[in-house]
Amino acid sequence: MTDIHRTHYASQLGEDLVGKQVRIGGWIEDIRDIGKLAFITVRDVTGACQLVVTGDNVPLAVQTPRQSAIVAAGTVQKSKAKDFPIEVKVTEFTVLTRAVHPLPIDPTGRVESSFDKRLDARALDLRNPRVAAIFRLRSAGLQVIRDTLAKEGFIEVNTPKVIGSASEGGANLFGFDYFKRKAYLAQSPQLYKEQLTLGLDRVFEIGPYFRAENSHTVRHLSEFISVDVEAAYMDYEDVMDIVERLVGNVIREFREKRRADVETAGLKTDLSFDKIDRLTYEQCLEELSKEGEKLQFGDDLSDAALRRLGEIHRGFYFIMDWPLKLKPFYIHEKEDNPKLSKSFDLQYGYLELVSGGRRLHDPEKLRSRLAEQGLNPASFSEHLKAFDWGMPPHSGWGLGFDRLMMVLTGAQNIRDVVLYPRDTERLTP
Ligand code: AMO
Repeated sequence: MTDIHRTHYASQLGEDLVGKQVRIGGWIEDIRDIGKLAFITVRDVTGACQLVVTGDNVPLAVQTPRQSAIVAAGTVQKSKAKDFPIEVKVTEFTVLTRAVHPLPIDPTGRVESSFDKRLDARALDLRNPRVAAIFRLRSAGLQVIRDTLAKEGFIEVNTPKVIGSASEGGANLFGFDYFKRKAYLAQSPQLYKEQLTLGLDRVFEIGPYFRAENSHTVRHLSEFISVDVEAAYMDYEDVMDIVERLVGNVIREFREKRRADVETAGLKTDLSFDKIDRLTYEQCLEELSKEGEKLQFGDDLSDAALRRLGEIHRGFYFIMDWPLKLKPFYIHEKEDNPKLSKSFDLQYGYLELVSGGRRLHDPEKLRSRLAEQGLNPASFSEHLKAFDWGMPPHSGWGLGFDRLMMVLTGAQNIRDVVLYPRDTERLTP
């Protein structure tokens, strides 16, 4: 029986192991056949190493297709190769699974493949160290977010993704049959996370949400990952502070502790900020007006307007105090000016990363706001009943995690930072 275990990863082979026996497991990246012996480059998730194969193992090794999975055992020795100070002189070479050629893409990246072909062969694409590094950074980002929110007293929750009625308004819902009834995929955990502040005070959820948006852009997916936060006894500026700390912590983690992945992924790491500027919607209108972009109070900021603003404010900035009528029914008005709302978006240039605000906690106000926005309070009865049980004032936000990763990795397309993107065209793999 073949021993499938490894004793070391490629990156762990160092001078301290010279003379020692090791077992390496990985995939064949390169083969140099020089007759009586062969040099095989084996890569694993940590890096590459060189195997020196001699004797009876040579014919097998040189005929093994690249990308096949192997294990090899042998003795560590110093190497004369310019890329590898250390190599393994092989005594056992076992092919575990042969790769069937032609492969759909070359994961070494030497032969360039179209992005679509890479997505079609995503599992193989991840053997490219640059691509794998992006997804390790993604995982590190999620870890920092979880740690930060836990330290701030939030508990992680999981709310249903199959729901009976819209949470954000009806237009972009995916509906399907559910045991002879109509059900929908959740657009956001908005209503649940608000209800949960009643008993759990501070909650967060990291999960997939679904929008049937017929958008063909580099920043929209029909399934995306959102980090959602909701906190009792906090106003909107308090939860803006949390966004700021959170983004700062992720950036610090990348800069200080994830240098190797940042370098492998080829990222620029100049994303620093001390404090994120907080502009009001009305300040944005003034700035845009100076640029010749005339907007009336109450107009939404179009893509073109946001691109203009993004040229003035490169990097992160908040836009707060939006007109109430532009915001969903659950957003609280500003007490001193009820035409405005206690709401904010976090932008990176033109790109919206977060939106959030203070919520209405008074059930009567919530009912009348629903009606004002043309929504039927009766279809929100399941939600509204919780507001009659002593709902605390609360605020929160939703952060598009894929978009944040786009910004932090400098990716031009959200699909670069999502393993298996879902959009209007793509439903596989
Ligand atoms: P909103 O609809 O603005 O707010 O969504 C929050 C954030 O999610 C990201 N996002 C998307 N990312 C990729 N593809 C999409 N199709 C997509 N749609 C949204 C964006 C966006 O800023 N309930 C509120 C949040 C709250 O108030 O707590 C909400 O869902 O980065």
